[in-house]
Amino acid sequence: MSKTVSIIMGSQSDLEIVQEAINLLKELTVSFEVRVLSAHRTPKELEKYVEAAPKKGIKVFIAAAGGSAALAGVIASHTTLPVIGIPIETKSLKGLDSLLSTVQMPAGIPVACMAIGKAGAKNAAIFALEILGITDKKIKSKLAGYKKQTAAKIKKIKIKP
Ligand code: RP5
Repeated sequence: MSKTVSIIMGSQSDLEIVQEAINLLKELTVSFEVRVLSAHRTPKELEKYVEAAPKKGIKVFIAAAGGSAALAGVIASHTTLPVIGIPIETKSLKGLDSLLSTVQMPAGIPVACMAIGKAGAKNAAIFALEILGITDKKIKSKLAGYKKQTAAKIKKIKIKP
């Protein structure tokens, strides 16, 4: 089965956060592949990988990076596929650096930037599935089920005042 979602992270140190996206894609049994490739440390390898990805069946990229986070933007510069960015929380600036570098893209090269950290990683997976769900009925229905479950968990909560 070809992989439809590509998850790229700038460093192995991003994995703990990215795991949230991986878990969600696994839970909804959607095919994906994961790579560690850096906009700054392995720019040539990143470009080569992004350009080859559509031929393998990749339809959407998720990119996680922290600090001076060029990763999502650089991926977007090499593809017409949608790119979803996860800003990784950093020690020095709590991820504000990653957020601004991911979201403040110049006109013409969009990145769909999620929230900083784990919430952003989970939402990146959901957003990728929402994109794929436009043309894939199975994914659309899996997502609908997931959203129902999320709502059911909230509805079950009873607060004793
Ligand atoms: C970014 O630099 C990575 O995405 C990571 O969030 C950050 C720090 O990387 P390491 O020094 O931990 O490898 O490119």
